[in-house]
Amino acid sequence: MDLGIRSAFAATGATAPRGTDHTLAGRIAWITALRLAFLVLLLGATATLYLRGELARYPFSLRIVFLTIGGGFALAGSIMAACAADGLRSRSARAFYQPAGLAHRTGKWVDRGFHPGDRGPMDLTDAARAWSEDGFVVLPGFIAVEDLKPAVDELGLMFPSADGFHDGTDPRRERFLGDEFAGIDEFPFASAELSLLAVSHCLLDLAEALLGEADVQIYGAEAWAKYTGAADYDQDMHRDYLGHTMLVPSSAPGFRQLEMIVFLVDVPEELGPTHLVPRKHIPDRPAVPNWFRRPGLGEPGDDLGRFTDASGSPQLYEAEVSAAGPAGTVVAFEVGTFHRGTQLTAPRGVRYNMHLNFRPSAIQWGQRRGWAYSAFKREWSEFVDRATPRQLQAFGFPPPGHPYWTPETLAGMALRYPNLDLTPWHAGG
Ligand SMILES: O=C(O)CCC(=O)C(=O)O
Ligand SMILES: [Fe+2]
Repeated sequence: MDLGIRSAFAATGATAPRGTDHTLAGRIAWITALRLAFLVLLLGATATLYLRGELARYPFSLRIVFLTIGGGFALAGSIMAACAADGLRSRSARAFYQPAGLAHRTGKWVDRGFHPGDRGPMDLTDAARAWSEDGFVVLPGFIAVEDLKPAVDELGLMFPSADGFHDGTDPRRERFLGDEFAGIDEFPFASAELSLLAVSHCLLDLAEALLGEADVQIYGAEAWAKYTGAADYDQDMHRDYLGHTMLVPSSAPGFRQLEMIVFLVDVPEELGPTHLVPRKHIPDRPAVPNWFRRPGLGEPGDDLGRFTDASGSPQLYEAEVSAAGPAGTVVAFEVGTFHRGTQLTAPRGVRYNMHLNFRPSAIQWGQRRGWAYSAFKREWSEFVDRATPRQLQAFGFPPPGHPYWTPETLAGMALRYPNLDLTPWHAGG
């Protein structure tokens, strides 16, 4: 299911702004103003049409009427001012979206810190409902273009541009040929901005809201470049769970695992958007087989192993919907949701995206990457130096106030990460 307003990006090629207005304060201010206008209109009509100047004979009553109207305006004005101030606070990111009631359920709230990328209260209830019903939700333009820009500006550190690839002027192009997965870079990225974006506070907010948990961890992060003609990107319908858990997917709240595909550029149909199958449109499928070959590919009797079905599954393909969307679109889906990557057909096209995986921290069987494995790298330290405590917590850092933090460990951390501001951990919870 798509949430938010579809933009005309596909037709114009322009980058769309964020599609949904989440500012509750703004809406309250508007409703108050409209109500006030209606009241004044009503009073005016009564005085003109009904009393026809009769009121002037009663100056005391007239005064009371004026005082009442004045009082009403003063009251409404202060309500609107309060709303505006709240809106400003939201925009300057001092307020945080917190999924209702989670603090009580997990008891694990920690100081979530301040971050310039925070965009204030957001109503993700509809997104959470859609993801529960369908097994996925598409949020067009969820990340604002200005928040994407620093990372997009650094993509050249990792991947050839479309021109560099298609003109053959970038020597790095060879790597992408012949294998659709060859364009994947693992976290930590050569672009620190992209690493920071992977756990931007708005994506963590989304992960918490969809997983229904206050304590979520990122367990996989990849950046992926695909170029038209470089490889065959058209995939068979599948679920990803085999590489994300040792067990099988659970749809029960608390045990779900969340994947996010984040489009870093506009991804119209010709640039191979992900296609997904809404759960409510297909009968439950057993855990095995996992891959369903495209109709017309393979024969029913083909032996491709237990995990692949070659009988052709038109129902799955007929039910698929496209996640095509502007830059900043987030495609959020469960590890048990059927989906597939599609072909890039646009001449000289490129698609850049991130593929991120989140889980409630208690789900130890949900794995993909051990972050410490790459923590010796310069890119890791560059990320850590600039990350907020909340972002680091998403990778498994103990929160401020955790008993791990002692004079001994803090002194060690100061040596290992000399540029990391350890104040929040010194200060405790
Ligand atoms: O890139 C995409 O849109 C989806 C890729 C995918 O589903 C996969 O490689 O498992
Ligand atoms: Fe997949």
